[in-house]
Amino acid sequence: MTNDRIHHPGLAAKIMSADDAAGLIDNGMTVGMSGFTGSGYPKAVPLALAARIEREHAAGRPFKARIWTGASTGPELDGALAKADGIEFRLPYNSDPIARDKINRGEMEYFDMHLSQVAPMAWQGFLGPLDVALIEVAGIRADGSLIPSSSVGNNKTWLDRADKIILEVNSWQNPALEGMHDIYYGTALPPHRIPIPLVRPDDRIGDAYFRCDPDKVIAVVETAAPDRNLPFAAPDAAAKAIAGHLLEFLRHEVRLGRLPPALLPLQSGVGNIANAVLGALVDSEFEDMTAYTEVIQDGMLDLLACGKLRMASATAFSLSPEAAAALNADLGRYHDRLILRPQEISNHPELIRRLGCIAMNGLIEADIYGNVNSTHIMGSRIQNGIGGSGDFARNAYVSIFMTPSTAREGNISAIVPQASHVDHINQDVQVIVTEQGLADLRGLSPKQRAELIIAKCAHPSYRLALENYYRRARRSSYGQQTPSLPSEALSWHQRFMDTGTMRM
Ligand code: 0RQ
Repeated sequence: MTNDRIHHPGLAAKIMSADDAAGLIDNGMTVGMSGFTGSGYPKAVPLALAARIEREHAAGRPFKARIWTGASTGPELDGALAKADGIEFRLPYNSDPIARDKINRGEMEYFDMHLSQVAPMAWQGFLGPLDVALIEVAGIRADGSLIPSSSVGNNKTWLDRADKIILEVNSWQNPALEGMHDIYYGTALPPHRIPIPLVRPDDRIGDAYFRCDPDKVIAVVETAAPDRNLPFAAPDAAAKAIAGHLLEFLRHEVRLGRLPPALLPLQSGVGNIANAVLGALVDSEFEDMTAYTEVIQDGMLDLLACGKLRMASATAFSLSPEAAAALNADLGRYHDRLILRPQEISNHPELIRRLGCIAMNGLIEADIYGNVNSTHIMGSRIQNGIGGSGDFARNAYVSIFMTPSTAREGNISAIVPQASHVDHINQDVQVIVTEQGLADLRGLSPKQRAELIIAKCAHPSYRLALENYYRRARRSSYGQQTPSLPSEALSWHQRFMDTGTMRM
C-alpha cells in the first residue's frame, strides 16, 4: 500500500497495523468513532479491536469500551464489536441488528439522543471524558490538517476533545471529496454563543478540512475498504401512493402561496419511503430545489443528476452500493453542488427554523391525535433511535411524517388509539401521510385531528375499530380535550402481544 494520501512526515512515521492500533485502546475506554449511516466509519481498527476483545474474553479477562459515533455505522464497527460483547455503552443512534438485539436483551446501555445535541453535550461535559478519537479520513495534508471522508458527523468534536487520536486513511474514498466539506469552527458554549452565519443551504461558513494536533495522534492506519450501505427497495404501491399524496400537498401549498415554486429546503429521513418521495420529485414540475438535510440518499442524487435539485447540504452520504459506486465514478460532477457539514450544523435547530425546512420522516406508529412513535415497537423494544427526526420535526417550516398505514403484512395498524411511546408530541407533527391519504393537522384541535387522521390515514381494516374507540372515548373519557380510554388504548397493543395480530 502506498502512502500517497499522507503528506505529513510526522504522521507518516506513525503508520502501523490495525492490530497494533487496536492494542492502544484499553478496557473501559471511551472511543469517539467516525461514521454516519454506512459511510465514513473506521473499517479496520474496530474489527481488530473486536478480535482482541474476543481473545481477552477467552482468557477470562473483562474488556468493554464505550462507543460514541455520528449515527449508525457498518457491520465492521457496531456489528463486530456487539458480537464480541465489547460495547458497554453506545450513543447516539444504532441500526445494527446485532447491537439492537443486545440492547433489547438489556446487555448494552444505549443513549438514544437528538443528533444535533451530541457535540454540544460532549463539550458541556455531560458525556464524560473522551479517551480516543478513531476517525476515518480521505487524506492527511502536509500541514497535518485532515481531508474528511464520506461523512462528517461528530468528527470535529471527537478530534478536538479526545486525549488521543487514531486515524484510518482510506484510499477507497475518492480524492475528489477534497473541498466538498464545510467544517464550522465557530460554535461555543453559552454564554459565548453567537448566531451561526448561514442563511442559505449553499452557504459555506467554515474550513474544508479538520484541524488536528499531530502530537495527539498515536496511530495512523491505512485502509482501502468500501463504505457499506444497504440497497433501497424499489418503491412499492404504498410508497408510490404516499409520494403521490405528498406531491399533491406540496402543489396545493404552492398554489396557496404558502410555499415558493422551488419549495423550501428539503429534509428527507431514512428508509425506502423517503427515497420513493425523492424519486417522485424527479418526475415532478418542481425545479431549482435545495436540500438541507442529514443524509444524501439515492433519490437525492437522482434529483441532482436531473438538475431539479440545485444543491444539497448534509452530514453524510447514505447510498446504496450501486449509487455509491456511481457517485464515486463521477464525483467531480457533483463536487460544487454537495456540502457535507458537522451534524451539529446539518441538524441545528436555529438553522432548520431559519431556512424553513420541509421535514419528511418515517414513523413506527402515530396515534389518532398525531403523537408519533419513531423508535420503540410495543413501547419497549427499540428499533433504531430518534436520530435527526426530532431536530427537524420541531423546527421545520412544515413537519411531515409518512408511513404505510399497516405494518407486518397488514397485521398491525400504524394508526393507534394511543402511541405506546412518544418521540414527537402532537405539536411537532403537522402532516401525516399514509397510502390511504394525507391529514393536514395544522391549526386543528385534538378532536379535529383525531377525526381527520382516522378518516384520511387509517387502513380500512382498522378504521371501524378506531372510530368505535374514539366514539366511546367521546362518551366516557375523564376529559374531553383529548378524549382517551387509557387502559383500553393499551390493551389495543396487548392484543397484538397476545395473538400476534391486531386485526379486529
Ligand atoms: O421490522 O425489520 O423486523 O421487519 O419496524 O420498519 O417498514 O422497514 O420502516 O425503514 O421506513 O423505518 C421509523 C424505523 C421506519 C425509521 C423507522 C417494524 C417493521 C420492521 C422497520 P423488521 P420499515 P422504515 C433522519 C431521520 C427514526 C430516525 C429518523 C426510523 C421495522 O424511519 O428509524 O427518522 N426513524 N431519522 O416490521 C410493529 C409497528 C411497526 C413495526 C414498523 N407499527 N408495529 N412493528 N415496524 N412499524 C435520518 C437519521 O437520523 C440518520
